[in-house]
Amino acid sequence: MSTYPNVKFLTSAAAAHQFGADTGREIAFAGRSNSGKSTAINAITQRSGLARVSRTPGRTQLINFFELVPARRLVDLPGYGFAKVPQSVRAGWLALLGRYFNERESLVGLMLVVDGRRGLGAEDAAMLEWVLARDRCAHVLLTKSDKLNRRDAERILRETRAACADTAVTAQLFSAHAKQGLEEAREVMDRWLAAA
Ligand SMILES: Nc1nc2c(ncn2[C@@H]2O[C@H](COP(=O)(O)OP(=O)(O)OP(=O)(O)O)[C@@H](O)[C@H]2O)c(=O)[nH]1
Ligand SMILES: [Mg+2]
Repeated sequence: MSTYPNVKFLTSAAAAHQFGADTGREIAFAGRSNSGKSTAINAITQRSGLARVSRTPGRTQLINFFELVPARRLVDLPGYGFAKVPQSVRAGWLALLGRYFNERESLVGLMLVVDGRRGLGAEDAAMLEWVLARDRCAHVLLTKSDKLNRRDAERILRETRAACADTAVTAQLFSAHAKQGLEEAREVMDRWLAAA
């Protein structure tokens, strides 16, 4: 049985006026292009095909909103760091992301999706700072852990936690393919989404 049996796609936004009602609570998934954001959303909600998974990096160019239950949402943000995207397109995404993070009152937490083989990059660190400066929670999903041996997985987790040691940011290993860390991620999200 699905943890969120009534999860559904709400809307795609290419501009801030399309974000939809800013009420209740929502959690955003951000990270580099191809880090596994959409796959993580599908795994966590147990709904394959809910968020579209890319064959080519940079596929998710819109902000996609999903409803878990009324007034509780997940948001799939466009990935950053993909070199082949034209500068004009990149500037557009940045502006859209900026509007989202600056204006969205219902945003309670950020799931920062990081390829476990790469670890935290400069843009990831900037994203964390941005969110922490706005008093939101953040949790790092180190994805594709099925591609790492145990020693490397433990090392990257240790390094990530060390990099976040002065903050309230937490981190975990995650693999959609191996179904690792799904429950841990849901517990974090359920805590953030619980009524104030
Ligand atoms: N081995 C492995 N591959 C994964 C995992 N999660 C995602 N992938 C693969 O990584 C690629 C990118 O996944 P997406 O979920 O589309 O990544 P994204 O971050 O949403 O990418 P953009 O929307 O382009 O920013 C796909 O080929 C996935 O199959 C995982 O846990 N293990
Ligand atoms: Mg995506």
